[in-house]
Amino acid sequence: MSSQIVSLDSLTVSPSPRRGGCASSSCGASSRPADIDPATWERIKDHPCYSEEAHHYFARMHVAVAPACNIQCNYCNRKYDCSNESRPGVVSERLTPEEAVRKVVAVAAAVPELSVLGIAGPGDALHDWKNTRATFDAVRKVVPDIKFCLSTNGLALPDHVDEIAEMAIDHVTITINAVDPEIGARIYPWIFFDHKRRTGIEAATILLERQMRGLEMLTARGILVKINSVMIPGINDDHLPEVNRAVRARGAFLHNVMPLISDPAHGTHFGLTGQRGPTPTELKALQDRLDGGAKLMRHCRQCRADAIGLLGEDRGQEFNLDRLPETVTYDPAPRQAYRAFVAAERGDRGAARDDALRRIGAVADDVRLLVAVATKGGARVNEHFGHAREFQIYEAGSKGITLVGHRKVDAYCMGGFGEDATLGPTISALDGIDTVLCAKVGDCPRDALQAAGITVTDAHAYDYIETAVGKVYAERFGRAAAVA
Ligand code: CLF
Ligand code: SF4
Repeated sequence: MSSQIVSLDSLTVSPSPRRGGCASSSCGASSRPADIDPATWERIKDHPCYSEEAHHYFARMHVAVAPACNIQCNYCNRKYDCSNESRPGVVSERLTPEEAVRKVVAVAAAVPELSVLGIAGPGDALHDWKNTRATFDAVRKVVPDIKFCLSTNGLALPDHVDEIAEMAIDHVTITINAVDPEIGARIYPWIFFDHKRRTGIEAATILLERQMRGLEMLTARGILVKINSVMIPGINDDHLPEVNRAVRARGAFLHNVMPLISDPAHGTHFGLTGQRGPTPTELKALQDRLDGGAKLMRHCRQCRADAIGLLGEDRGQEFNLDRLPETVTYDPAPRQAYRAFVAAERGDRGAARDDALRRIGAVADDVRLLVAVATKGGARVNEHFGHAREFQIYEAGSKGITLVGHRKVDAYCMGGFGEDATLGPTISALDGIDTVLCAKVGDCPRDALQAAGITVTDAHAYDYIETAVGKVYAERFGRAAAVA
């Protein structure tokens, strides 16, 4: 594997990259969000899921060492990955703890952006605690500078909190879809608890009680807890504000509301019985309703239990066991160099963001604009329209410039040619978007989007995202003098 540093220059592919931007210590601008205290920021600033800002720079990897599960969710088919932290439909490579360590070292050598090792199934990380613990213990000895993160349905959580704290696992996700057992019983047909299979309201009552107890125990020990909730229209969508209040009251750090993925082809109960998932507009409306409660995560990509890379990309196939060298040696230098590079880049971007917010502030009225951005990392507009497999969605308005979600699409450009058949679905996926920002776009897709009322432009190629969004907003609504 190459141990070459993946610099932000290579991410931006800028014709005139801004090299040597002012270091964060010297420019006065901070990348720390105003609502996060400095001590907490130190704990999350390299975690791509716990910090939206970090997800532009840092990567996570999952190792699929925990195949078994102690509950059944109606959105899960055991043939596939855990839907709580993964996209169903693709089977993971199952690993032993020894194989997992080999893989982590190989990825750490090749992906300097790597900062977090997560165990998210494909079953439940705590039900398979022996494997989970053995993996973390072994990785710690070889790669000491990686954060540990785990995800669980919460049933076994109260039994493991003390060990989790002793092992300095600082980030734990619990999937909580309901706090009312009547609603829970419509989501969980059974659990296996205390040597017995339990069903209906009894099962949901036990599960929900243990999830809440586990959450309280974790936050009492200062561990950062994220709550994932699957939004299931007609079942728990109206109930999720209550979940948000309950987890906030118990000290949850983040609440991540994810859309149900329901496809009959996945063979899940919900998929086979016609339960639909929410539209992007319904999801955003619910998230907007939750604003002001527990802090929301809006950049989740529902990644696989063996995902590797920046959120939104999955390099897992590059690191299948049969492609790894027999012996791999850990070298921390490229990852340390990358972190230093990011620190400088963040200072530069913080100044650019402050400037963009001033542009937005120059607009008197509270008008909102939804902008879709093609990016491949580094917080810049740096992906061609035709290569984009997702667009990050930013909302600009009186609250500033905020990432509010993403929309997945099929790449338009295949092997150098535009694939017109993908344009219709892409335009549908961009419903409600005013402007698309990208590094390059051809006339054909530009005209097709224009006909659908969506402006697409490469005029802000390689700018920081906030800079570009701020300019578009000011051009649309502000005074001409506000636009540099
Ligand atoms: Fe993995 Fe989960 Fe840790 Fe992140 S994922 S265990 S907190 S390192 Fe992240 Fe993936 Fe969303 Fe999960 S984007 S599915 S929130
Ligand atoms: Fe499936 Fe995960 Fe639910 Fe277990 S917790 S049933 S693996 S979605």
